[in-house]
Amino acid sequence: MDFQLSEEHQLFQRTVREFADKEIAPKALYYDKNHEFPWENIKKMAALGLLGVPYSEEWGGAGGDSLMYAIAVEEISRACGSTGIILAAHTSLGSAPFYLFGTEEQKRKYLIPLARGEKLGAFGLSEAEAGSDAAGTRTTAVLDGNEWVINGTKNWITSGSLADTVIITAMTDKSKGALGISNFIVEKGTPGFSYGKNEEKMGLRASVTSQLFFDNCRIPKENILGQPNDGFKQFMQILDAGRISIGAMALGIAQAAYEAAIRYATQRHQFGRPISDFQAIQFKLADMATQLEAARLLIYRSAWLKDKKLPFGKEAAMAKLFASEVGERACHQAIQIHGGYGYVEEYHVERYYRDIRLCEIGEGTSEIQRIVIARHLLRELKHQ
Ligand code: COS
Repeated sequence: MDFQLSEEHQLFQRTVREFADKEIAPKALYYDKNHEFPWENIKKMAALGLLGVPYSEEWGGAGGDSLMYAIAVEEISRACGSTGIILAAHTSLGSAPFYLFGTEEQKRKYLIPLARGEKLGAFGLSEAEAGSDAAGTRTTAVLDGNEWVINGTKNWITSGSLADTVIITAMTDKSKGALGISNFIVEKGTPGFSYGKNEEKMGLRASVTSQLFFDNCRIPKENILGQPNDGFKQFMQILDAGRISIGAMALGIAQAAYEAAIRYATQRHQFGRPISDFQAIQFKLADMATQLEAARLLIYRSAWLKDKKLPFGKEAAMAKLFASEVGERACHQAIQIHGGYGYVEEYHVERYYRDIRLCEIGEGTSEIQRIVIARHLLRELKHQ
């Protein structure tokens, strides 16, 4: 057993952290306040290969692994949560489906520019009646000659109105329920594909979250991912892996909150002493550091399992569940340590608190993670 990152991973971590501190963090408040999509960050990350970390060089990626990708999301999110979710959604949701299930031709056409960061990707699963119930999709796709005709509405799609390609789920055989869903590639600008308003969110305000409308939207027959009706199992695998990155995002945001809190605690004086002298504050810092370290181990372990091609679905769900819940608590406590200053934007911790809240909801709520974990546990018991 070796709990140390390899030299290569340590170097990668240092490089991304320095980049994020210098290039991403200074404008995080500005982007959040102005609800402005951080295109500049995307361009800079693309130049470093950060938009395709886990994909091989053959497909435009940086040739890294899942652990490096988790580190990248953690470090970028430590600087700016909005940029962190854009990175995670682009990589795990917008690009991974091509990597895992795309044909050579689809990979060449779509994955290469996505992994190089020349194009932005998105994934559309959620609808009015589909979210936690991933099989509840009402969007339909019907084959008409050489084209699929898509009708329906998707909700809560990260980067939805900006993405060059969106992979969406649609029902192709209603009689089969979950096993009658397929995944389709829709390009920006396709007639019949339009967007609703961008949501005004509590946090992650520099990221764009939109509704997508498909009104007799016709796409070529070959724009299906894999075989018809394979969609549900495909996106269950996509979500399994995506959860590692949402855990990493929560960890990065919470780490920033913890670092702000410990710094502030040594600077702020009350009763003639820095407040870090008081046990009430020390206990909070100790809990934050302990819980974040445990979250980091869960996240890195699930990424390591994935890289070793071992089962990782249960561990990824545990990592996301734990990191998002203890991370939210750490952000809460960071505000408490800052007192009134924690409640105003210049001290950043109120932004961390707003941003991290999404991590308990997106890519499966905490309740869904518990269902996924419990199903694994009970299945394991049955096979003992
Ligand atoms: N990987 C591969 N296959 C999987 C899988 C996984 N992780 N999970 C389920 N499957 C397969 C099952 O094996 C089953 O196939 P068979 O009948 O051939 O065995 C099929 O998919 C249907 O599975 P199941 O019956 O478990 O489906 P449910 O509708 O009961 O799934 C949960 C329920 C809650 C697990 C599912 O709906 C889910 O994960 N929901 C959360 C989705 C989510 O995260 N939404 C947020 C989206 S933000 S992008």
